[in-house]
Amino acid sequence: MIDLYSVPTANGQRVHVMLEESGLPYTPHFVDLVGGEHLELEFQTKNPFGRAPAIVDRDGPGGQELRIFEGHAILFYLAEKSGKFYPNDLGIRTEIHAWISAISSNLSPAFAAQFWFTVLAPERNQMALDRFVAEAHRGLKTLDTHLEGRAYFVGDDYTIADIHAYPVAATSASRLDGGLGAYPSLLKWMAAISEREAVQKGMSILAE
Ligand SMILES: N[C@@H](CCC(=O)N[C@@H](CS)C(=O)NCC(=O)O)C(=O)O
Repeated sequence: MIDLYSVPTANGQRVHVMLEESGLPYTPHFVDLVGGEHLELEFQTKNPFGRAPAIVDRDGPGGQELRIFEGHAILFYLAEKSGKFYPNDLGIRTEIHAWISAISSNLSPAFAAQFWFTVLAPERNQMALDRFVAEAHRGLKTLDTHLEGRAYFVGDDYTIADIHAYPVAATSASRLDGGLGAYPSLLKWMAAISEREAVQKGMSILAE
């Protein structure tokens, strides 16, 4: 059994979707970020950086408990554990790694900063906001160009690269003026992925 500690944001949603897609049994737990639960020592035994999501697999390798943090690391683990959405082909795996790394290191920080400067910052800083919105659009444009004429991010099948990218398009980008309006290929890909039952279920886990 896997315990999932998460929140209904893009960072959490990709793990919810992966757990639904994989069919692995799990129990979701909401992390109260407003109440500071992530800063407590108990939570930091699951993620030393004090961030959601994290999982605890009570039946990890060798039957031992395994604790994992960082959404993309969790996706790789669940893909290996379930044998799903991560084809055993070095070229495909390398491309999956590249897209997941690029989204984690380019788009996710831009959207995190956009959210902070829009919603949480004590005062408005237009220059900072413009910078991170521009970075978010730069990343979305890259995804859109890549997806032109493609059904999936890598190869001919649905993989963890699609699962990783989906909440960025469905949740994070919805905060931008115009949403995904300027990105037709990304929009088309997102619409197709959104029809998957596991995606719908995963995206609704923990949501109000
Ligand atoms: N790189 C991490 C980012 C996780 C993250 O920033 N999670 C947010 C919630 S969406 C969080 O826990 N924020 C609390 C904080 O930063 O103190 C991942 O992809 O898992």
